Amino acid sequence: MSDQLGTLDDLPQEYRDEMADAGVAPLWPMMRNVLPHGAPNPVTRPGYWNYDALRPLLLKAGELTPVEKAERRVLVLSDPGRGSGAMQATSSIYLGMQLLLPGETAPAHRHTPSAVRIVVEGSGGYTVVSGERLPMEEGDLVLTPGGEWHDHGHDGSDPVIWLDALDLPLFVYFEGSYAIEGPLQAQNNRPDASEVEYTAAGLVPSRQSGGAPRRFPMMRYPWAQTEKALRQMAAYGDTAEVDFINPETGEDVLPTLGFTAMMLQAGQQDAPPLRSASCAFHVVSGSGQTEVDGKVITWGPKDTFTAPVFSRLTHTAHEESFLIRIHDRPLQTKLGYYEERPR
Ligand code: GTQ
Repeated sequence: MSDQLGTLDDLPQEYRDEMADAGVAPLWPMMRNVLPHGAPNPVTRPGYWNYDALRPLLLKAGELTPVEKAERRVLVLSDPGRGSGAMQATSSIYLGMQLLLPGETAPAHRHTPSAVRIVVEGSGGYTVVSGERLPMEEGDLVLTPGGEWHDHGHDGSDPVIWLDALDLPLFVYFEGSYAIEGPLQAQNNRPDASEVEYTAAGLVPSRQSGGAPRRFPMMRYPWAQTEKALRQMAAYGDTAEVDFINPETGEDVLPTLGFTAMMLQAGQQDAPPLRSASCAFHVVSGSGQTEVDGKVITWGPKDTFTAPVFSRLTHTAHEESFLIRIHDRPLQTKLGYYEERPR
């Protein structure tokens, strides 16, 4: 292993010009940029978005831009490491805060990236995915997997706001991101699968009755169930963390992104191992602070913050708190490099 690699300046200008003309470049001056020693050198910087600051901006967008002019009325959370206008919150995670006003609909489309919505505020919103109507109540996790038709609507009387998490940056990087528009979908006249086929953990429709389960059999994870599971684990002294999984396969809900809900009791500290996954945290309720590589982020209800790969995290809850962690562990595991390092 060499610490002192040659630089561009070591090379005669004439040779450098000849290389540029031939469409090639020497690796060695750039080698450490693309293969740093020991650990990645992330561009992503910890980000923090205060909901009380975002909310009025989003409501203002509701006044300024009709949904017909926006298709999706979203304010994108830009990674501070990439700067203003960045269409990503971390290397792999796109986050946006979306507003739908009473009576509005966001037209149907399907696209290559997958999305998950975490409902932040409001009641009466819904997403239709491939004909299944998924109610959106606070804290609910709602999937719109890649390739599935989806549109949004709102029957309630106050604004509905949710956080969109997409694997969009990967698809942009692959030059594989595109959408197809379509008419609003007809809605199946039945409750979503969390209220019919998957009402209890450990029970799935009988495999003897034939027919393979759908690839994404359950697309809404009601918050009430998540909170109940976390409280029960906390009450019996377990680490109160649960992963959202596909009930038929036990795998993460999406191929790329994973979602983990956690509960912290007042005063509780949590110091997880360093993880190769980048991540974002959404505060469902509660308040506290998180040190991300020495930077202190103080958070309250409905706030969102991010942490780069391999960051050293220490959470401290000021009161009982519930957070959802959005991460790319499923993709990294599939690629064979997901890693955790002791602190
Ligand atoms: O609701 O379908 O934040 O297509 C970005 C792209 C939301 C959506 C976003 C989208 C959507």
